[in-house]
Amino acid sequence: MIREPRLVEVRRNVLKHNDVLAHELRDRFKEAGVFVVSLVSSPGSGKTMLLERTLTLLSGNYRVAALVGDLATANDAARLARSKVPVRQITTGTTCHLEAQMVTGALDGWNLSELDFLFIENVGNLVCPASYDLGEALRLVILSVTEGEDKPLKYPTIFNSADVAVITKIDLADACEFSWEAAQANIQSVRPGMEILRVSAKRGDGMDEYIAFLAARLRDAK
Ligand SMILES: Nc1nc2c(ncn2[C@@H]2O[C@H](COP(=O)(O)OP(=O)(O)O)[C@@H](O)[C@H]2O)c(=O)[nH]1
Ligand SMILES: [Mg+2]
Repeated sequence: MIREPRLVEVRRNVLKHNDVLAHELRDRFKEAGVFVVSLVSSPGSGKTMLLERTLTLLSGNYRVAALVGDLATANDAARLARSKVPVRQITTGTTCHLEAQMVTGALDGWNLSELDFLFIENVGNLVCPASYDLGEALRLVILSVTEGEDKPLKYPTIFNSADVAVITKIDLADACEFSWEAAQANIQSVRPGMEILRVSAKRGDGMDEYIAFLAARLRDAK
């Protein structure tokens, strides 16, 4: 009998363990009535800026909080805290993605039933976060116009792990000669039927639609 390499075995066990914890988290979120949205993307695609605007805009009508993952700094939590909602940083050290157990740990002491929305910004990475379920109800994959339209083709797994694509920094689309048609075709080729939103968190374009979309998803989940 050929035995599988030990590394494969360990990785499979880690993922299985993560799935168990993610299922527990999902049950806990559902029971508490909190709608959990995660953001995945490459570094610098605009997750934190979009999230800061999102928290500010939603906090007028909803009870909102956020967790943010980063390898080394708490800078993003400091930026998000400007929105005045509860924010916690998860510093992962050398781990290139968030895991369900990190989310569980970061929630310690929070009463989830006092929240409508909980957002989770993952570590910037288009590869590893795809494999780790965090118990979220909605996963947004962010693609900024500055990255090029080919990213869905190069990183199909992260697009497949997400529910909706958000194209960010659309204020820079012309300068980057970004092709909507190519981006749309590439997203649809890896994930047929995937909903695509377009925003500029900086200038505000598309933000009303994006906030309305989140509110509708929350209503649907209730
Ligand atoms: N022009 C423009 N720049 C943006 C926009 N969103 C983010 N940025 C800039 O992109 C850079 C990375 O943004 P950040 O939110 O830190 O990305 P993250 O690494 O994905 O969290 C920063 O310099 C932001 O100011 C946008 O909508 N338009
Ligand atoms: Mg960030």
